[in-house]
Amino acid sequence: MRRAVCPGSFDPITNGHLDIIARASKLYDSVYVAVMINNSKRGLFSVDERIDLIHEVTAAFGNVRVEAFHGLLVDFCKDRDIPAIVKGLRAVSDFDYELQMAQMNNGLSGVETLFVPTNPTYSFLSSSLVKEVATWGGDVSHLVPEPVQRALAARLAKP
Ligand code: COD
Repeated sequence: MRRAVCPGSFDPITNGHLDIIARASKLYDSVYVAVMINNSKRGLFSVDERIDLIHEVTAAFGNVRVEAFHGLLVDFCKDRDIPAIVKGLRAVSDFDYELQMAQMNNGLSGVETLFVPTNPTYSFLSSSLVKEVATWGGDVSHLVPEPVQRALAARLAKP
């Protein structure tokens, strides 16, 4: 069985993430979405909330499972016998750091990283920008799936 992982913070998942996961799910038999637990950075959504949202928006793909992880991504891959990491590349600015991580991960364990060029519609899109726009009342309906839009509205609603 061909397995791959799409790792990230996903705070929250955007249409850019979802596009990469959808494309990976067509290329591999089983795709893990690995949500990083970062104890030093408080997110807008808890890891469990992010996982629930990802479950909801990837359910139709049929071959995607979602898990939290802590520590090195290569250990997550080793424990599950995953030989490939799939990452989206938005712009040249992503490339330097992504290349370093890909080479480090390959050197640590032999896992390969495959880069998928972002859909141009989403090349400017990041979770941080979505949160910033939503915080100030901007329209993010074209940037995130509907359940995420609802979750953002509920989380950012003024008391
Ligand atoms: N279009 C296409 N792809 C996108 C878009 C978009 N608009 N936005 C994001 N992506 C893709 C990118 O591939 C990105 O890498 C991935 O989604 C995740 O994005 P984020 O922002 O949710 O997550 P990051 O960048 O915070 O995640 C970083 C990781 C968790 C992948 C990384 O820090 C990691 O692997 N950490 C584990 C610790 C480890 O192993 N460290 C050693 C690394 S060498």
